[in-house]
Amino acid sequence: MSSKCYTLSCTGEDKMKQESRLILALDVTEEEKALHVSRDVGDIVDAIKVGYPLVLSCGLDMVSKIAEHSDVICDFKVADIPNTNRLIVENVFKKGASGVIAQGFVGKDSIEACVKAAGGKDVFVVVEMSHPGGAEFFQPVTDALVKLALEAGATGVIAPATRPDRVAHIRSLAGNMKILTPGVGAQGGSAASAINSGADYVIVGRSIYQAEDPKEAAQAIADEIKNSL
Ligand code: 3DU
Repeated sequence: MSSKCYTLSCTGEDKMKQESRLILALDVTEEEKALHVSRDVGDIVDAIKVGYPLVLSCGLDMVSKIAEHSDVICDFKVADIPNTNRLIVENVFKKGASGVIAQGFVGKDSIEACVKAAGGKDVFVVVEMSHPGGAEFFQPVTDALVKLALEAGATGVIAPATRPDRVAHIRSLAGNMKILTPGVGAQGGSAASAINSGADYVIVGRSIYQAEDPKEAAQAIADEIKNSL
């Protein structure tokens, strides 16, 4: 695990810190680039989100390697029966992840299995996706997914920064849960409007890791967030 002071040791709770409110989505496919960017932005972001592009290219051990620089959220959009969800989530946390992202449409028992397997660490449930197609099937059931996430004991939900009005609506239903919002930058959303609409964090990928200077790009978004609070 990380040699740095992140969640449990810093706050007394096993939850993600909330400082810059910026999460890097590290969808790169080369180990060297992944570690280089992680080293560069690890002190700026609150967490680094990894998903299939990185672990299918470089292996699940990337979770442990990146955890040397930041908390790691595994965006595997876990969507299976409770027993399989449990097995996936146990594996992810064994590798040193601090959080995992799951799909709620598989039902409350499947999310409860994730929350139980996480043992106090973070579980985030997707309630509406940020791409245009994300409105098609999610929007009619978003409210129910937020309720399910609350009742299952999830830490938070994933909501679309591309639709600030929807973030505000989800905020009104989400109680104490955290709201994480992808869709900033390359997908057209703005960090300030997501935060102003009630998001606790923004998730940014390409605008950081494809920038000529990822550290400078991350700092600029962190500053935008800070100025919007
Ligand atoms: O568009 P970007 O490059 O900033 O990356 C956004 C990340 O967030 C990416 O990893 C994607 O898989 C994830 N994500 C969404 O973009 C939208 C969602 O609704 C959920 C996750």
